[in-house]
Amino acid sequence: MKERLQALKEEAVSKIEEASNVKEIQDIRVAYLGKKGPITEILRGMGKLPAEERPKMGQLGNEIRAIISDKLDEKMEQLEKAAVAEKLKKETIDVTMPGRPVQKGNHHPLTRVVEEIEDLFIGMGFSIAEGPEVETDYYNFEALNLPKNHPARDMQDSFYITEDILLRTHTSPMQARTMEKHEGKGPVKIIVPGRVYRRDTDDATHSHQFTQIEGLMVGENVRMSDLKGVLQTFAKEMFGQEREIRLRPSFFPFTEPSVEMDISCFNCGGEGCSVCKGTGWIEILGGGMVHPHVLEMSGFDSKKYTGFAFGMGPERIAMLKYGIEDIRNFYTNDVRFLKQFNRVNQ
Ligand code: 2NL
Repeated sequence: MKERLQALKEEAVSKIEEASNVKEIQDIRVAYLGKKGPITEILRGMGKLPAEERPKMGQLGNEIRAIISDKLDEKMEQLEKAAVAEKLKKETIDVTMPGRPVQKGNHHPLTRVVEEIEDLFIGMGFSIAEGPEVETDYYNFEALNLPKNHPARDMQDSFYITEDILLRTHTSPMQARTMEKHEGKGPVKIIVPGRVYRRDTDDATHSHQFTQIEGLMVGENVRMSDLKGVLQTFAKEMFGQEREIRLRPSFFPFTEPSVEMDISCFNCGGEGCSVCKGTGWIEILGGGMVHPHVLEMSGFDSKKYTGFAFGMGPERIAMLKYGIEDIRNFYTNDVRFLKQFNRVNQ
């Protein structure tokens, strides 16, 4: 019996040593130490031994169980450690490898130009006012001296929602709303950026939806020379200090007198080139002195108060500034176009 136990021990120990994974160890434990295993079996036959040998044999059996169990524990620990080491090795991160570059986004060129213009006028003491794109006929037309039969109110030119509600065709309604809020007391000094809508067929220079920035200053003794000074500052800051401006007479229903402003060509300096179509001048915006009727309709006494207003298209400014030839580039969001306006590249 003693020899059989010793032989079983040798057999178990050598199997444990050969084991190469956790599952094998578990199987060996069940096979040798389990209730149906050979050691239990042998010890069960102890009853047939002479009484004085039984304790000795029992002790030996227990010792052999303990040895096998310790060996199993030891091997199990080794295998587990090896498995962890293997896993760590597989998952090693080479921290010296170069990282993947992060793709940096940038502001849309139109957003940039609008923000640049906003900053410029904020610097001259203007506040920003924004308002609804869906407007009433009153604020979009009536309050701006565009009476019911005016051609600009043609169904062909505006997106009407009902007979009385439409998508604003300019940002002026927000200026009228702001004047009304001031309840006849100046000064008012705002610029209004925003989206506007016209029933145009889209092409390289027209879009049914585009951006406008309008400015308005109402106060006592506000003059055409104030408008000229503000616009000159704007033109020089935007297109270079060496730019000259000129004002030409024009017509808008909401201003009287009305003007259009040109800047000397930034491409040829006024010599004449393809950018200025040989004239040396580039048209930038329109403006004028707010029509007394417009002031009165918004609650201002036109004998006490005067004002100037102007309007420009940031798309046009951006197209000139960056040499963009098709207005549709602003709205189609082709990343190859947009990426060219990444500040990092400039
Ligand atoms: C242009 C010309 C202009 C205005 C906009 C305006 C607004 C009020 C009163 C008087 Cl509330 N005028 N706005 C005046 C003259 C010209 O825009 O060429 N825009 C792209």
